[in-house]
Amino acid sequence: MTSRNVLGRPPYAPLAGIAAGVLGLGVAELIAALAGGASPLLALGDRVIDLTPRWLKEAAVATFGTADKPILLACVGLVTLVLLGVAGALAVRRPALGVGMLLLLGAIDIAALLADRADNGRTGVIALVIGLAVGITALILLTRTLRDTDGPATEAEAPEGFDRRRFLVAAAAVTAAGAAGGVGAKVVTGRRLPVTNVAIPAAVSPAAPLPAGAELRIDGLTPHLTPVDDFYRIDIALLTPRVDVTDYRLKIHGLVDRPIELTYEDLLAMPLYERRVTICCVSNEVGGDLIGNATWTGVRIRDVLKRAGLSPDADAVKSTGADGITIGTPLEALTDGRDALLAIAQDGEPLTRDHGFPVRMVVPGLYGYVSATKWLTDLEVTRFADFRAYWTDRGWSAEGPIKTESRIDLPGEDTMPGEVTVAGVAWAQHRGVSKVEVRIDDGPWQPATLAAEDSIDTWRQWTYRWDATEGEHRIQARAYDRTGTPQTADEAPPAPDGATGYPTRTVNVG
Ligand SMILES: Nc1nc2c(c(=O)[nH]1)N[C@H]1C(S)=C(S)[C@@H](COP(=O)(O)O)O[C@H]1N2
Ligand SMILES: [Mo]
Repeated sequence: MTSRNVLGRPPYAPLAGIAAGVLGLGVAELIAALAGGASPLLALGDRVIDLTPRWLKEAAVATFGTADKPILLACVGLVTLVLLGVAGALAVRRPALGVGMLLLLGAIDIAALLADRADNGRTGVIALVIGLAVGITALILLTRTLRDTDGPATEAEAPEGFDRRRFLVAAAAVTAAGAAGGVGAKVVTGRRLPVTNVAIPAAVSPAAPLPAGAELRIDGLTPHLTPVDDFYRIDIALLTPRVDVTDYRLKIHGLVDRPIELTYEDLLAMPLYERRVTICCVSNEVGGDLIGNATWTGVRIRDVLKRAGLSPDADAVKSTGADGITIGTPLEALTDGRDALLAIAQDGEPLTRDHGFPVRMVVPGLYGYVSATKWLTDLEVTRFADFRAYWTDRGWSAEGPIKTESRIDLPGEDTMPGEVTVAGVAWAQHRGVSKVEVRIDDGPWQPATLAAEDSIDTWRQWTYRWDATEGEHRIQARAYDRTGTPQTADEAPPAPDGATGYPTRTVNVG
């Protein structure tokens, strides 16, 4: 060996340790995500936050502001990488030492996972053990090529016959596989899995069975019920709040006889109502898809307010989410008998984090920005004159009843001449849809066929048979609510209180 070789050689052994560790962690993260367990890496980060002394936390927040958590995670990641590098260096000398190092790191993470009560740590532990086995195997295989058959090498010297290219390709592939697992885990958890395995008790008032004919089952038509995975998501949260059910508290205060605090358990112990409600974003453009229909299970908001006792002066409830948003809702909509819920489940499963775990509001008839508070932590009974909610402060109306609207889903932009199915959905939550009409090329309005009505709080599918002739045609639709009022033709943008106008589809027939 020349000295240039010794000094100039990349540190293969640490590289092998890092590659093996990244693979193991990636595998563990992916399995944990798929099985609904806690993330081994985040559990470690949380544990470090827990153990950080207060003065250091405050100094970190003062120095880094809201970036304190990403920076902490980066530090945890960096330390882990260094230790993995050490594991690689040890493994080249004696495999047992490297393996021992990985086992030690694994044991620390297992302790962190078991301390993570809210986040299903046990499943995380199983995922970590599998990841650990994969990581150890990779470490042994990768460092084997670095070891002399005649005796141990150092991390700076590779044995004769060592194929540098092959080793680097293998290490890169292993690292990439681990990274892919990590990214996959992020995608999976970001979208679906509940934070914890809470069991939702049976509702005292289950949803009525879906009426026959409420679901038309037409290919390409929006299904009556929106699967959680396809449910639109709108919020101001950059990092989806992670709310721990074990110390969850909902405060109800303000203009009440007695302020109260409810735990998650308290809510589960109250009578649960299960209802299908279509919620909609005020930002939804005409023809847009920021709307979805789900089965929500939860406690009636009026039952909770009754426990606190309402003052006659109040006309609003200001709710707060764990992301810091404030939302103002007319008290009347929460007490007039409609099924305004503190929802804990969507489609029978605990809310997903994206959709507000553990508790969110769902109020039939109101746009989400004035009613659908996710990660709900606080209900203040108050008066509209006395506060401004987050979006009201940014120019949106203080009150936001959902406007009667319709959407055309079918046909697409191109279709064949002859009989064509025109179909879509229409909504006028809490008033109900009584009629939908369709017109072609500004011709007379023709009645569409409505699906059976599920309830006045849900949208309604509709369909229309069109005898299409060749050429370009314009299809429009309009819905009527149960008061007999048609949706307005006036075109308005979403701000400040919801878009209006007829949905229009231009179709090439030929
Ligand atoms: N905490 C919190 N709740 C929130 C929001 C938010 O930004 N933060 N956005 C609201 C808006 S504008 C809408 S349209 C609905 C969307 O609910 P979803 O993401 O479950 O579809 O949530 C509402 N609740
Ligand atoms: Mo919204």
